[in-house]
Amino acid sequence: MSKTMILAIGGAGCNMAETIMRLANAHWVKEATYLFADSDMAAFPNWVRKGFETLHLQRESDSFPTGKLRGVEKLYILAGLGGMTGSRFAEIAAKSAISDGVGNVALIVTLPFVFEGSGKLAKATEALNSLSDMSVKVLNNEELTERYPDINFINAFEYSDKEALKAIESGLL
Ligand SMILES: Nc1nc2c(ncn2[C@@H]2O[C@H](COP(=O)(O)OP(=O)(O)OP(=O)(O)O)[C@@H](O)[C@H]2O)c(=O)[nH]1
Ligand SMILES: [Mg+2]
Repeated sequence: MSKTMILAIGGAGCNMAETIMRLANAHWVKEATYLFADSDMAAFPNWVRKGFETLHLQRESDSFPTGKLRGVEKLYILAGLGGMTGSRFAEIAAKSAISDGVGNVALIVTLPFVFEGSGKLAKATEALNSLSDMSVKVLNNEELTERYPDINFINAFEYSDKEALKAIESGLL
């Protein structure tokens, strides 16, 4: 088992991780250990069918299973900020990793598109503030609309997923 782990949290995190696994160029990314954590169990059959390990997070809980990340040397936590699960558990998982002795922890998080509405952005900003003392790569989805003129409601998150792949392969840790 690889000591590099990609920990996906919430719907966005899991979709980003699936894209990363599928499109990765680097061996160490393809061969990393992937863990898909979500409070939405309806998403799990799809991930299990694709061979990913899953972890059920309790929506109202503040905890991440103790020891789950022990032995990991490099941890990348992926989440889209703006919903409930990723916004809440990105921080909880990062703290759990530190107390499990993981030496290298990087978070890759996204900020919502403007088309998603101001409520999502407010939620995301609050969540991002809670990560202020950690190593965080922030991907601002709205900036993609300036860079990619053909972006639309249907392909927008695919562009966002690919940004997460670029961020990981750029060697954050
Ligand atoms: N890159 C990417 N971002 C996404 C995707 N789906 C949603 N997002 C972004 O991530 C933010 C959070 O959405 P989700 O990940 O669905 O929310 P969640 O963390 O699962 O939280 P709840 O479902 O509310 O418990 C959204 O506001 C979007 O900006 C996706 O498939 N890929
Ligand atoms: Mg969700």
